[in-house]
Amino acid sequence: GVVVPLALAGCGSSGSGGSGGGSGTAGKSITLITGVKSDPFYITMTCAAQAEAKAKGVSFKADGSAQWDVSVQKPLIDSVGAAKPSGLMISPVDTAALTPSLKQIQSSGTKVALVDTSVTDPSIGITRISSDNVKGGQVAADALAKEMGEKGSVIVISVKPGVSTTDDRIKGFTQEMAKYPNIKVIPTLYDNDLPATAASQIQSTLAAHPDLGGVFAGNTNTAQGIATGLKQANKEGAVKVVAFDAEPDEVTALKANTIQVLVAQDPAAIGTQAVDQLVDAFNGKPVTASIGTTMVAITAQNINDPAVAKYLYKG
Ligand code: T6T
Repeated sequence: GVVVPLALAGCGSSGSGGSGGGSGTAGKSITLITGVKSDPFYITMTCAAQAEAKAKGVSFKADGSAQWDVSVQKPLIDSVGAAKPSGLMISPVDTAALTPSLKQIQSSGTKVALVDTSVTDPSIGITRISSDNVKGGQVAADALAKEMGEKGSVIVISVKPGVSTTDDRIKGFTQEMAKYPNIKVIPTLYDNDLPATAASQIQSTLAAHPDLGGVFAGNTNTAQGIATGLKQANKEGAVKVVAFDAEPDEVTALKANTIQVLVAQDPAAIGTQAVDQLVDAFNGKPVTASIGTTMVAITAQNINDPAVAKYLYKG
């Protein structure tokens, strides 16, 4: 794994370490490993974490998988195990497969903060910071039901089974949709975080279910693929789409009415708070085991509200 200088992640300024650190931060270092390096959600998180680390006088590095895949992320995590930074911020791409590597890192003295995604084993991490993804799935279901006039068939397209965030979103969505007797939920499809796969899945779903009225896109790449697939099928606006996240292409699709609702997260807050928690841990201060960050439902009506602006991801 090549460690990407942060200027390349589009944060504006690079550099590690700052002048504002607390007494215990001298010589401390944090490494962040995200799910997918090029994903605007993680770029936004990375830039915020970098700025916060600089403000706290901690050196900071970031890297991320080239794709959503355990075999791609594991070597990156294991290289952190060898480097032994003071802190690791990690978005594991699987709830179980990376636990042994993380256990080892933790037992060598590195403080671990789980950011966005998490693992099932409760012994991993001094803190876990994410959106309430079950709640986000419920919000998505209610918004989609409303868009569909509370009738028709819906499908969820998502990343992979075994991802904490998207599994929770599907759980919340499915539970909430059970409240709408005239909506039928078609079994979930998984696109491995590949937009082209999502595009062909939405087209084959349309062919098999001509009454398809709505789609819940579990994350950014899925939403992009669905938008493309619906355009190709001439179903934009006819099939309603509620998608997680708010990266630039999704915002464009919202403005074009290809997507009707975005459930936006606050990845910058996740990044900032993880750095703060790790620095508190370095200084022997108490930490918070579980922190929930906020979300907002964005529509064409509120997209230009100043309060919504902070939820739009960096490209
Ligand atoms: O939805 C986010 C993130 O919360 C999820 O864990 C993975 O996908 C994203 O990064 C968006 O692509």
